[in-house]
Amino acid sequence: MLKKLEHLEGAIQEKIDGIKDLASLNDLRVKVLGRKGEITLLLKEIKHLTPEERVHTGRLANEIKTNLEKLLEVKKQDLEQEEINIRLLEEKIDITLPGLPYINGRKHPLTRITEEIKEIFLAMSFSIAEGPEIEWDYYNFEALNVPKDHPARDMQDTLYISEDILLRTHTSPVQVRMMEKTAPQLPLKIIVPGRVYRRDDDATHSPMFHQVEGLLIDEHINFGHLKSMLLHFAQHVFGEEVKVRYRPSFFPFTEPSAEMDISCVNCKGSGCRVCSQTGWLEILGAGMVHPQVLEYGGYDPKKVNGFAFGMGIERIAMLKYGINDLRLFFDNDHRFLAQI
Ligand code: 2NL
Repeated sequence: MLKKLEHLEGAIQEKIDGIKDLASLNDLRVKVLGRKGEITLLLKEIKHLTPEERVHTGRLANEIKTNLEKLLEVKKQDLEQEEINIRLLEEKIDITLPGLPYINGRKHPLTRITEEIKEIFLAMSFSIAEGPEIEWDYYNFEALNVPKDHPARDMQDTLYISEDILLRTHTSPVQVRMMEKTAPQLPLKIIVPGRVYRRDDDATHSPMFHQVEGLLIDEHINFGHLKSMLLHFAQHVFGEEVKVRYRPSFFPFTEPSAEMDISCVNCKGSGCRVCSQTGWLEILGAGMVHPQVLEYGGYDPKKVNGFAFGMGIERIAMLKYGINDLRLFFDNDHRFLAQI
């Protein structure tokens, strides 16, 4: 029995030494120390020995068992360390390899134009105002002197959320909100950029587009103030040599109203396809704020007056950068965005 035990210990030690991976080590551990393992079976045989032999053999068997447990544990740690070393070698990253080419982002052309327009008016001491895109019918239409039966309110144009809540069709409602907040303080000089929504959706119209509107309220404001500021704006965006002209027009919220054209950016005014041979391009609408709108805003139309204007950013960007398709703004195609 003692011989058997010593022999077994030697044999197992050799096997442990020869093992190369954790799975085999675990198999061996079960074979040796498990419930039906070699040592366990030998220990069961001890009861057949004489009492004197039993003490001696039992002590030795337990020593061997403890010893083997230690050996197995040490081997396990060695193998685990080895595995980690191999993984560290395999997963080593070569930081000297060239990286993937990084495509630089750029400002969207609409963002660039909007920022440029804001800068121009900030320099003339206007402030920037922003407001909700989901708006009350009151601020979008009512307070802007657009009556209930006006064609601009037609379901065909406006995206209604409920009977009196809608997606704003212009940024004017923000200006009404600002008048309410500010009145009767003077002057009020604000620029309102932002997204607006209309129901049309074809190659030349997007259901969401961008606008910048401006509003100036003070005492003794006249159309000359409007013309000088908008000329300065046009020359800044399209170049010193650009010419402007005004044509009478109509908006419910201004009286009188006008549309401003600039000399064609393509042919400089001689007539081409871009300007339909007229030499002129329409770029914005403007006028003197309607007394009714001033009153809705909380100002006294007998004491103050002002001018307002509005323009579509997509149109300005298309003319400035020579973009011929509105949809390019919204495709998010890097080949387009990287050019400007
Ligand atoms: C256009 C014309 C315009 C306004 C917008 C405005 C706002 C208030 C009072 C009076 Cl609060 N007017 N805005 C005035 C004239 C024209 O926009 O063609 N926009 C794309």
